[in-house]
Amino acid sequence: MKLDLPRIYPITDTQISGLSHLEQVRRLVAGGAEFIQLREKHASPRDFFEQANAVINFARGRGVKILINDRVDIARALKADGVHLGQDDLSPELARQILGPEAIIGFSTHSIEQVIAAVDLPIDYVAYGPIFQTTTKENPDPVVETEAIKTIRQSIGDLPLVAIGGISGNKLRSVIQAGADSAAMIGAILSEPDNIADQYKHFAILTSRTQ
Ligand code: TZP
Ligand code: MG
Repeated sequence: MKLDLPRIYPITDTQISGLSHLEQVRRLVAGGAEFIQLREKHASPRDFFEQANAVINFARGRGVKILINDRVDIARALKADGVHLGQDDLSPELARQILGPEAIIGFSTHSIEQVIAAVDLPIDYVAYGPIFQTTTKENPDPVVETEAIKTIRQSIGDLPLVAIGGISGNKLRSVIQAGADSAAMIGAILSEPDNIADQYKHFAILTSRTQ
């Protein structure tokens, strides 16, 4: 079944927020978030597992979906809602074999060729970027064009499309208008930790389908 992505797709980052994954998720959920990715590039797998476990215990029963970045093993062990994979992670095919038909699998792409190739993979959404300059990701791929979103939208049928990378409040609408179903955001939501709930809410209202 086609995944219905919310307009704003928050991703956690303990360095930018200075907060544990659980505390970030609590604040995001307080702002109304219901689909969140846990992204951890520094902690040990054991530590990340423990943090993700706490998050999933919190999210379960609140109707909040949690995706795990990179780690198919952790997603499977915790029965997370899904994983988000990059080009060098376990393949989407293997992740699908491991996690089963119900898991949500997202896949990062950085060129139109990669997006087109992704259409035939067993994934639920494709992420494309970085659209704009970002300081959040170490060694980011080159910035792609907002314009390219339009081309991609036309060439991937109804595969849900997430734009990522340097998306701020004033660039948000252009990304959605260009054809992205959802905007993944880290810095714009998390860099003022006291305002996480409000920032999420603000961006969600800005892009709500009734606006
Ligand atoms: N993948 C491409 S750009 C990026 C990732 C994980 C970082 C996005 O973070 P921000 O702060 O919204 O630019
Ligand atoms: Mg990855």
